[in-house]
Amino acid sequence: MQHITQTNKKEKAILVGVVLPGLRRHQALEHLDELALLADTAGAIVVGRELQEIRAPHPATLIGKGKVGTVARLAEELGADVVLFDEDLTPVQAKNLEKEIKKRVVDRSGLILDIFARRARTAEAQAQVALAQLQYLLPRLTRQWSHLERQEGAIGTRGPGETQLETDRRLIHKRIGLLKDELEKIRLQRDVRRRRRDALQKAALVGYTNAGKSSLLNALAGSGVHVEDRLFATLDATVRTLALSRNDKVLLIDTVGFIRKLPAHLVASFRSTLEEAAEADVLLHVIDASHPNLDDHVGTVQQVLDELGLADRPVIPVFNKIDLLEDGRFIDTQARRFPGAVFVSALRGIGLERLRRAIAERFEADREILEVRIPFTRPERLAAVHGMAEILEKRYEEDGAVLVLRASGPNAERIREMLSGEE
Ligand SMILES: Nc1nc2c(ncn2[C@@H]2O[C@H](COP(=O)(O)OP(=O)(O)OP(=O)(O)O)[C@@H](O)[C@H]2O)c(=O)[nH]1
Ligand SMILES: [Mg+2]
Repeated sequence: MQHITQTNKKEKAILVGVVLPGLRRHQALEHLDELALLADTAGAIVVGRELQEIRAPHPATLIGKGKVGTVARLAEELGADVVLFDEDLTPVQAKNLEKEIKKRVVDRSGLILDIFARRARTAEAQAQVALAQLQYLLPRLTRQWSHLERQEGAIGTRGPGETQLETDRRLIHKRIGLLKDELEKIRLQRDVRRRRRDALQKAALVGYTNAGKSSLLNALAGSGVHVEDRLFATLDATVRTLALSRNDKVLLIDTVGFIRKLPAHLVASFRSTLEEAAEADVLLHVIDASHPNLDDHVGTVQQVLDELGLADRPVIPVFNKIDLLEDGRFIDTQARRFPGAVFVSALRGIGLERLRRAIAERFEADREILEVRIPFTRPERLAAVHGMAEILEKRYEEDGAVLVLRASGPNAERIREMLSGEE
């Protein structure tokens, strides 16, 4: 796959953004700031920025003809290696722009995919990214893409009259199929693991990239998850046990961050990672309180949650990085807008106790206490109950054990079902 930075030498990048009707200029500038962060994360140095107000995207080049010339000159002058567009380009636009500007042109999805590709560590994340990249590549496949590996499709396998392009396409389809099989296998393994820890209720940290989700996981669960002031530090769902009180534990799940205009292919292929979040009883929506574009971020996260079918899951808004706040009224204002919000600093350890309590209260609400009797002749049921509930009390009677349990609603239901079977 093509990388933005192909050598150790940092590549110089020019950023290009557009202001479409309905977008304010300051918002567009902040979007360019975000693109600069993405470029930095991809290992490039930003040497120039261009913004153009347009009424509608130009079908051939997105930006106007004059602006294309300006960008080309700027790229030449500054010795840029690559031009990064903050929008997605159609295959035709990308091709035209590359021809006019005479530099590599990468669009927003291409850039995000590139970052995911370099950051993927586990086999699953790597397969997910590769899948998304191939799907992104497919419609962009033209004769130029002749650098693709094609040993497999070389001599003998090519049908009469079949062009290189068709061979490449066929090869990509085949790889997509293989990756999907591989991901399905990983998913099944994960399902097994997940079922084993089903006793505990789950809370998932979700939110915009760089909001501090992993930092919060570390602060709350005392774990050493990778944290970085870069975008997309986390690509895998990490699960930790979180002690809410002495005998009350839940699982806390860290997830991949969201971003404005997250490529659809990525959302689709990361769906299985996000399934961990989908199983959560509560979502902790982590918001960077110090970010000027906070409202945009919240909107984006809500939109992605919606796409994932999680819009009606209970959410606790968690404003993080309050140590950076300068405006004394911020907390009051946001508390009014987001009832039930908790304000914390993962870095300084502020508000963590309150957050623990908020999570505990949330879970308390949908837990049940039940008393069950398990005959000595059915020890396997005792083991099963151990896996599904917290045991508050245990006493032995003549024919078996009597347990007082606390379990989530669904688990209480499962336990009752299991025990109502004939003895
Ligand atoms: N000042 C301040 N910085 C914080 C706080 N919490 C996290 N950070 C910093 O914010 C940056 C991002 O933190 P992460 O925990 O990696 O954020 P994330 O949400 O997991 O990011 P992705 O995994 O990339 O989506 C790091 O540089 C952290 O040190 C905080 O409470 N205050
Ligand atoms: Mg993270």
